[in-house]
Amino acid sequence: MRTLTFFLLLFAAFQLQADELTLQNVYGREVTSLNGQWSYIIDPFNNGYYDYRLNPNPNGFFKNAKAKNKSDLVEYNFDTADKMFIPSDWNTANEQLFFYEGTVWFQRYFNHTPQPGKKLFLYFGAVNYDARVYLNGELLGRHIGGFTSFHFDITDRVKEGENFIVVMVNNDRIPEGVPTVNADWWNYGGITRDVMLVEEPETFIDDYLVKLEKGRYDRISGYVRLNNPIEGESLELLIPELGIRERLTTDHTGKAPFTVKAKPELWSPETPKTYEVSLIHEGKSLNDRIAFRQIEVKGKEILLNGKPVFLRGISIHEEAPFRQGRASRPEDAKVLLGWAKEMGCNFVRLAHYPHNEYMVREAERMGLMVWSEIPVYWTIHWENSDTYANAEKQLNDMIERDKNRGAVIIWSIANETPHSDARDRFLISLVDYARAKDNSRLISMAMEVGRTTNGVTEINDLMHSYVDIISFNSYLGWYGGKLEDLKTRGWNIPYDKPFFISEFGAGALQGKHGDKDERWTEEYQAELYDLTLKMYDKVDGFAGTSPWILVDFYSPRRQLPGIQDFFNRKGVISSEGIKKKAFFVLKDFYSKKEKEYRNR
Ligand code: GCB
Repeated sequence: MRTLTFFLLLFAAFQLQADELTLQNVYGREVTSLNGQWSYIIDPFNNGYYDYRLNPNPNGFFKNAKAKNKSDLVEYNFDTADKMFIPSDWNTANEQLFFYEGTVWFQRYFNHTPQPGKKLFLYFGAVNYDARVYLNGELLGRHIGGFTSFHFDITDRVKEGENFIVVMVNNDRIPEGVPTVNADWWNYGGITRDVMLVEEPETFIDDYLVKLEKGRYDRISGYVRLNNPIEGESLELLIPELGIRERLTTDHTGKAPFTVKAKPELWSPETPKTYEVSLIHEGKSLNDRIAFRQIEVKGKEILLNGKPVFLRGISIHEEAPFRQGRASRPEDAKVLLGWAKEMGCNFVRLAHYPHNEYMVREAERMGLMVWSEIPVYWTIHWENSDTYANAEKQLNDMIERDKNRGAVIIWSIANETPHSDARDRFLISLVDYARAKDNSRLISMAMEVGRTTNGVTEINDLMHSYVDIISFNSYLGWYGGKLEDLKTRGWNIPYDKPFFISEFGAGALQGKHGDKDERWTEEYQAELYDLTLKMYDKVDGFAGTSPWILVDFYSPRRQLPGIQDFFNRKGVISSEGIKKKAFFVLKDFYSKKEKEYRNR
């Protein structure tokens, strides 16, 4: 019997995935926030999930049990457990958990009065890494991947009055994971983004796409889709500022494709124009703001709205300014992106995983083009089909969430991956997948540099023919070579495509000064920036860069006492928000580039 229960539970755990249905523009819907204080139990031995024979325990912590009388034995209690503010990461929310990787259980109550004819969804912006979600003691499903949103339809399971949610979160690093065991950022665990209840009518608009038709400036096209495959439903598309009011009718899949004539003002970093768009079904309106633009590559140039553009970028981790930990709030996005703007950026590389939705929407509002990436990073298990499926799902979910954000111009499928046939196959499949889903953006990945012969470094990666932009990371003058080499190094990039330096950089402790050749000083970092920018500026096809990185960030790999103290110090801004000299070197370079491109 016990074995049977075990297999049934195992089966349930692997079968019940989060809903596949899209909830496009979740913040534009009727939502109730479930952010706030949640109870939590730290469970290093997964004691709340397995019994003492390591079989899944049908009376695990998800039951939220209480002792019924004074002789009853229950060895946990969420009601008297400590509380943590959600969203957050446990590593910085509780200083005892700074280095903790493992399982933590979260629980909270909510009241609900079911409305006839309404559906209710439980939505999570992200949970790192493996989440099992329970409602009133029953498993809703499981989600794997720390940076993508997911939700469950709980209409038939929610009760009148008090309900409770339990989430078992595990952030153990696993070799077959995406990312895998080895990375250069903090493995922040927890419910790291907003949690919400989303209420919708029985039939509602779950998904849509509104964009400028590829290659044209006079046609807007896309689709509006209902959650139910009902034919003949009437929908409306409104873009008041363009005088658009279109009646649409769904086909048998519940989808209504459309094409309308319009010449919208184009979105660009200089004029980040967006239009109010309303999609209406049975009098209920779903509103969004849409940016219209074209992005393409021609020879060695990137063209935004048909004009050459230089990507004046910076790489950013999703780490909170001033307080460290995972960034999750709209204010975090404003500060981080505000710094990028101040430096003269028109572009940000959101590394190394999809960032929260506030970041992308705020970037669009401020006029910053976006590179968005999945955590296919370093030594992924290329031969493992589950790993591939996981990566593809994350790519899918990243594209799905942000496909209406015109500011996103590049989907990146990987970072610094070692050459092998299996790796090539894996990455080519990801490129194919992204292209089939979305033809209105560019695809890239951060490659590594090849061999150096007689002072010339070559880029030699089979993936060159699959991506639109040749992007690579190079730490010449920091991990290899000397600062002096930056004055003479030549580059052989034998492809008729633009090239982009997705990373370069040097560690500097803010406030540490010395000679230009003294490691960890602001002077060394500034000199490296100056020489690197001059070096690439001489190479044909240089189309932009996103140096590493905007702000110092926590990483377990960075151990040097008194200098690093678990911070990767390559930020041009310190963790306290103080700008280092390199910030201004980059700012000057970007101001020069901005002038150079203004009238091209
Ligand atoms: C890289 C990685 C980035 C690291 C950085 C570094 O190449 O892409 O994730 O943090 O180097 O500082 O070494």
